[in-house]
Amino acid sequence: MYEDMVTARYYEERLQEEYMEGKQPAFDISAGPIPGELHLAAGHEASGAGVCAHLRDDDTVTAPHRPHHIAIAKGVDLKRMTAEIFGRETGLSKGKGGHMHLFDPDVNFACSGIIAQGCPPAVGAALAAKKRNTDAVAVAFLGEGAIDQGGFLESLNFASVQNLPVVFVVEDNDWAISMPKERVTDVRDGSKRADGFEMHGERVDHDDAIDVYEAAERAVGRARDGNGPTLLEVQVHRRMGHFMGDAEGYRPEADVERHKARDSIERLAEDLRKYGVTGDEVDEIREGAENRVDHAIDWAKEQPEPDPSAAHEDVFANPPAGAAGETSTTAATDGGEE
Ligand SMILES: Cc1ncc(C[n+]2csc(CCOP(=O)(O)OP(=O)(O)O)c2C)c(N)n1
Ligand SMILES: [Mg+2]
Repeated sequence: MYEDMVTARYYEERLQEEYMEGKQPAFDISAGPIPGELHLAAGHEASGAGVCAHLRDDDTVTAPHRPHHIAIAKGVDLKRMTAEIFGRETGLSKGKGGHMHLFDPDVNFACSGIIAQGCPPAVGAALAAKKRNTDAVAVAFLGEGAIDQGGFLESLNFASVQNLPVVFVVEDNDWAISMPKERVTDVRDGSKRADGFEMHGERVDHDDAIDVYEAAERAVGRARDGNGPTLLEVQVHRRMGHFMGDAEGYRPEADVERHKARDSIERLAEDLRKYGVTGDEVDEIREGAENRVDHAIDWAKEQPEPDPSAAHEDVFANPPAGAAGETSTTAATDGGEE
């Protein structure tokens, strides 16, 4: 978990430097080696690492617009993910998706910029696992700002009534862009929404990685053992603006300081020392993670840019031979390569 967490933190520090190149003095979002928005997850690492520590490659994870720490913990290919973020041809989606649209079928990972969007597909993956009689599970991560979305509540209902092996993980960082949590809900403990669906709910009130790990062990174990879904909320910390370039004029300085004061990575390093891991070993893990990140970024920057003529490729998919959708409009009328 420590390795995943330091990898994610350092990865985002490096992305920040790369991202700002060419974007100043007036913030130009399309300039520089990483065009478009960039949402960083510094302060969220304990949730990605603590939950994904219980997952296998055949378990499905869907993540929201702030996905890096989750993708790293799920084992998404770091080099191809970085190439995707830099818009390169060898990226996970051939450079067309960018940082909010990372898909790695090898480890069953997907994310989306549409908030709560990952919930229905995770429920679908859980239904598929159940129908196939496997013990695979699915986990949907989302922010606390997304828990009034219909797609989330419908997913809770369907998962509960079908007793599906799915875990919903709400990362509560107190903010949805510039909207503080208390202005949109009177329910401080989001996991209570599970009660309305007769589902198990649990909140971890702080982001100590080991506590998240233990709560996730219960939730993932429940799903894997056929005992149904869980709604798990984890208090995390938004150490950065909503996106890179966010001046955060709406956010009191004291709140920024409060969120920065708790660093789950430093706390886990202390715990490791208490458990007998030496300082040298901790440093070694961190240095190894930093080397891996530097290597992935160097590699990605050497990759070719996609040919503009490829822009319309992979927009549609032909259904596999024998599938019910064979007569779909695309296949029937186009006859093209899509
Ligand atoms: C369906 C939908 N509505 C609105 C948006 C715009 N939007 C992007 S992020 C965001 C807030 C997300 O807050 P939260 O879910 O708490 O996640 P956080 O950014 O705090 O990690 C909104 C409203 C969107 N992407 N999708
Ligand atoms: Mg939030």
